[in-house]
Amino acid sequence: MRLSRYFLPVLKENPAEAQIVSHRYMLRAGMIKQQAAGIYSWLPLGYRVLKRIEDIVHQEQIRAGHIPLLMPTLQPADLWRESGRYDDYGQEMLRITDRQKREMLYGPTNEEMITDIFRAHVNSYKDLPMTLYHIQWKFRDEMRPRFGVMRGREFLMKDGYNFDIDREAALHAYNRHMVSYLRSYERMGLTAIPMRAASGPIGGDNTHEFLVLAQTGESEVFYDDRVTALKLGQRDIDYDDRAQVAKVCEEFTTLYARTDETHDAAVFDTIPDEHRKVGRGIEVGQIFYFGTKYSESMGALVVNDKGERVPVEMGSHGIGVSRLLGAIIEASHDDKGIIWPEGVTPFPVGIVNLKQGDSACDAACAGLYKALAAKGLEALYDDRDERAGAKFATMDLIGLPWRITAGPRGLANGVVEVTSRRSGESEEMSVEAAVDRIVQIYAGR
Ligand code: 5CA
Repeated sequence: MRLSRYFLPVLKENPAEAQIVSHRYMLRAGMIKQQAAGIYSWLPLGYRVLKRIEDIVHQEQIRAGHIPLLMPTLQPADLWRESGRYDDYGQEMLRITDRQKREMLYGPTNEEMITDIFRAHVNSYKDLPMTLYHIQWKFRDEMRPRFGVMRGREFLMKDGYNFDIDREAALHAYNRHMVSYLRSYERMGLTAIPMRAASGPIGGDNTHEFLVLAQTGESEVFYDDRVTALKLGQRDIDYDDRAQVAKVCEEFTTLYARTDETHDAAVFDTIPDEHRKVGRGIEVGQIFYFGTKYSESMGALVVNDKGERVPVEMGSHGIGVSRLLGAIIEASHDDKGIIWPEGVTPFPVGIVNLKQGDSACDAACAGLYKALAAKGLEALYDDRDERAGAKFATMDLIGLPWRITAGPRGLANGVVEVTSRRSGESEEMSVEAAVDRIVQIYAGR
């Protein structure tokens, strides 16, 4: 993409309404525009990151054996009357009446609808296990929408629902979700710690939230800091292997890590002083096992291997897709702007032409752009007639992890400069070597 042809409405001034750094940078970098309290348009740069995050979530869900589908944003109120949640949900639910005077709602989550789909088509244990998920917009009329996409009213969520014949199989599904979530967050450059939590309006007795540590987080968290060093890495996971998956979950949930809802001071005090930490965190996902709560009330029954009709065992599992943009920025920025991890960056690399109109500079940049594209990497090429300082400031603000700078002086010696946004370090090399370097960084992603 050539910047001169792109739509990147960068703001020079700090927007007054933004209280936290991620919100400030998302507005300044022209990623989002507020349309009403807690409701945003996703401008091209923000939309690209949102899509990258969605892609990672899809890939890791499919790897875990889960099946994508798509349910609507609007739902009939009657479905929610069956589960008893229509009245329970209160003012957070946006209720709508259509022209036939039918009561509808903008879905805050989809347990009822997925149970309705399941009961219409599945009757036998032979069709299980089954996990269905979608990535769809949700609406919750939050009392205090704030911090930009972090606590929106309209927000994008991945929500998945497992259907299993018994408790053991459902707990395996719970564990599968935990591991696939850990892998997803790591690919986004995040450390998200599973913490024992409370279930709230979703219900159930077994639930973990995934928290990214950040001063600006809304949840108070209590943890043994050795938990922050755990990494899933590249290890090979067989999602059908119950013992292996359970062992990974045990590894990540044995050290103390809880939100204030489940905090137990007596247990916390047994952690050695130097590891005992209190902090704040951003909740980027939550998994729930709730058994037969919805299948019983909504009549989602399956025949088991003894020929009995039993309510199916379920759980639901969510990732805050749009919130993740805020969480990633909170975790990865400096005073010049965002620093995108390679896994989610809107463009893999930026090209800065220091002297637009100079034939050597223009040719080198065009060559770089083309060579990268031939390797499947779409660079953002700043080809505007602007001062070098302004070009660097824009690149730093929008946070592409790598920058290639081409100027007349370097080119006279046959070199361009490759700069890491994170370390600030630059290295001079030939155009070909610069392309190879970037290709190598993104190989396998
Ligand atoms: N049905 C379950 C799991 S599918 C559910 O709704 N879980 S949830 O309420 O915990 O939401 C899942 C994730 O969505 C949360 O962990 C959070 O990351 C994100 N989320 C929830 N509310 C908001 C909001 N108002 N704005 C942005 N993201 C939100």
